[in-house]
Amino acid sequence: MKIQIISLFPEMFAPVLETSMLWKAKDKGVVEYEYINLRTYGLGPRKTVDDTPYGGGDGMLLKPEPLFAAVEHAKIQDPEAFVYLMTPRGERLMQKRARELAQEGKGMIIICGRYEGYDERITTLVDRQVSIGDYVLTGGELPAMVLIDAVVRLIPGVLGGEKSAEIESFSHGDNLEFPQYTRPEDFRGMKVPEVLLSGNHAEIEKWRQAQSGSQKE
Ligand code: 58G
Repeated sequence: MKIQIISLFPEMFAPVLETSMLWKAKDKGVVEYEYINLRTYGLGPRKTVDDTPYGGGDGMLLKPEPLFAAVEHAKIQDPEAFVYLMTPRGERLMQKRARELAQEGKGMIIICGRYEGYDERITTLVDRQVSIGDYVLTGGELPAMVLIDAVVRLIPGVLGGEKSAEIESFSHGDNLEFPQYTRPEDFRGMKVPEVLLSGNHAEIEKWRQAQSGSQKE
């Protein structure tokens, strides 16, 4: 899966995407990241990407021309890819959607905004507007990394071999919210629940079911 990220701060991504599980996915050739600096497509000698809003108001907006040029470049690289816009006005990201995107396996072109937002005409290029929650951040970069992390770990073959991926699809990823323990059995007087030491898998399954709050889709 090719993931192209359009941002004014592309250097924010590598430290996150090239670490741990996300790096493994890249190392295995399951995903490929490309960072596109929106500034490259800025207008004039100053490479301008922003301007004041018509009708007045505080702050600056991203101009349409650089964003269109950047998306058109990305589309040439991957014509089948879907275009995502990270915005607090988007559809809330849920585990169910992350699973669908991982399964569908199509490339992603992710637009990260800055300032007070975008010229609305950019939405004509966008397939899906995505929000990670009801709050406003200074940029779309952190939300984009959240989206990428949520999707990439669910791509078959990424999550620690077949087994975890199987468990994930089997339980639909929604019953994994039970408490877990590792060694030692007794840590500062806090003991691991007896049932987990019993070796009785039916009982353990029952206990886990009882403990898990089912996660909202
Ligand atoms: C209003 C304010 C509209 C995503 C700012 C658009 C992006 C939160 C999320 C913006 C984001 C989220 C400018 C900075 C989008 C732009 C970006 N904040 N909740 N901020 O997923």
